[in-house]
Amino acid sequence: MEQIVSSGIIDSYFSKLKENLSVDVAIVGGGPSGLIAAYYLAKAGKKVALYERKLAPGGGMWGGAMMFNEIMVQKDALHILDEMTIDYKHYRDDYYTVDSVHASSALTYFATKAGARIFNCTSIEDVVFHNNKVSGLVINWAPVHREGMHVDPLIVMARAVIDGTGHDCEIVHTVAGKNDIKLNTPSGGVMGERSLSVEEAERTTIENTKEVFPGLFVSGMAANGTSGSYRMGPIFGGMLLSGEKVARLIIKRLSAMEKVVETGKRKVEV
Ligand code: 48F
Repeated sequence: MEQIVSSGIIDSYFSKLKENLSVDVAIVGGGPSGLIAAYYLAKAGKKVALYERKLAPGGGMWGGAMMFNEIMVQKDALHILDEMTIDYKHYRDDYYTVDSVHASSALTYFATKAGARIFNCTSIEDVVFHNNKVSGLVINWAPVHREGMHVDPLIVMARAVIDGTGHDCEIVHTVAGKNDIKLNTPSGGVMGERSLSVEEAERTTIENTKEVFPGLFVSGMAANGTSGSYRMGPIFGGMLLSGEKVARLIIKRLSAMEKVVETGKRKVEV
């Protein structure tokens, strides 16, 4: 019995890890924007792996505001909550409140149910950089980083990578800092987050959700941090819509790449 328990877990985990050494989309960060992107991409039939360094995905959503476990969502994003059967209450005008524990667990459930694989306790420390394109991730156990241990990582190849790491936009910082490149931002570099301005931040989160370098997309607060826009606090419509948008952009990009390969018009790396 003891042996069955251990070998079952080891066999099942390692087959999951091996099956995901090459994916369509690798997502860094299990915050709301990353989880929503994972859901829509997996639902569209893409092979998706999401890496989260903490034990539980959900990012900054669990704690609501100052640990009051409620978040605010605008009317524009209700279709996403409806699709995931997430409950909400009308507060006033176009604003709705949602229990943040209910929402965080629902996003995780629906992303995995749609087929996305979530690897928790896993930190991304670098990317694979091939032919001037981000082509994968360099992964390691989160405790290895926390303990400061000198342990070499493993590698996962991906046709597209999403930086959904939130306020720190860690992946964009790493790519820009190491490779002497220009990003698709107004300055060509990582511009950094500005102070809080709710309305503007919510709008620009969606505008700034884009491919910032070949193969590298940004979502959620990482999108605003990369392009120098504002933070917004505990309102989450922009995060949900950003996740939906980045999934749409990547689906379009991957199908364009597939068409080019099919027609053989141009040689591209896929
Ligand atoms: O910050 P986070 O929740 O990302 P988001 O989708 O949402 C932002 C909101 O929560 C909130 C806000 C509200 O409107 O402003 O802040 O932009 O989640 C980011 C996740 O990425 C993980 C981190 O632990 C968190 O759960 N993460 C960050 N860097 C890495 C990482 C890394 N290098 N490797 C793996 N996970």
